[in-house]
Amino acid sequence: MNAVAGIRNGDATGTSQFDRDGFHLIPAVAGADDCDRLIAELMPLYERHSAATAGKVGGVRNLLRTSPRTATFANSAKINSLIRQFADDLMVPVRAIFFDKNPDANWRVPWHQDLAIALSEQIDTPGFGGWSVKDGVPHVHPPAEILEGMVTLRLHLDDCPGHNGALRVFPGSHRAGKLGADDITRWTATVPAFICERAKGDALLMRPLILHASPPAELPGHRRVLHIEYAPKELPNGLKWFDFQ
Ligand SMILES: O=C(O)CCC(=O)C(=O)O
Repeated sequence: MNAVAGIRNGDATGTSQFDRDGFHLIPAVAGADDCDRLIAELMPLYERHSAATAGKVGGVRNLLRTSPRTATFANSAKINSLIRQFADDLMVPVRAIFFDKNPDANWRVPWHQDLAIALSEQIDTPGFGGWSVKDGVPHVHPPAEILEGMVTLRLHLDDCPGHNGALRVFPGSHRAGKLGADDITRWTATVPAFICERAKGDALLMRPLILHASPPAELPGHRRVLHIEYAPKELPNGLKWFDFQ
């Protein structure tokens, strides 16, 4: 993988750097105790999901409904004011997923953009395509403008140095719209990736359209991340977010 650690992510002054690069590193968004309380609630959900799936599971979805601590964190004044600094519109949390890489599920994620959103029901709408159902919830690929208005916060619940399956991103790739396979090949061949090394309690803020990937952990223990997507409340044509109605 074409990746380097330690490039400076701008001067960490916030929105203009976020607009340019499509990601921003924010230290100490949650304390170790807060992370541990989230872990204590999320691990049983993850283990139950793994047992029901009888396979290697990367994560658990729909946590704004099933994990009260996730919903409280996602809606807290602190996190809302943080998100507000990086977004033009009033944003609400619309989807939360818990990811873990561990010795039983030490997965690789190929380069991709996050193109799907979770909605309450399928209403066929121009510009919205590729409907699917994930864990019982309708998902769709909206037009790029909707994804461009969204912000994802990834809270790290474990230390995540580069070798612990840290996320890699291509700075600026979120500004290229939805990318095809050839575009992705071009990015991977020509641009150095940034390795998002994070400590427990740190966050990574990113645009869903940024090209990202992650390798397996080299010495898998845990690499737990709470991924929360924020978006403006309103969608066209009567469409409603699954987790905000
Ligand atoms: O947590 C990761 O390493 C990547 C997860 C991800 O990007 C995804 O599942 O879309």
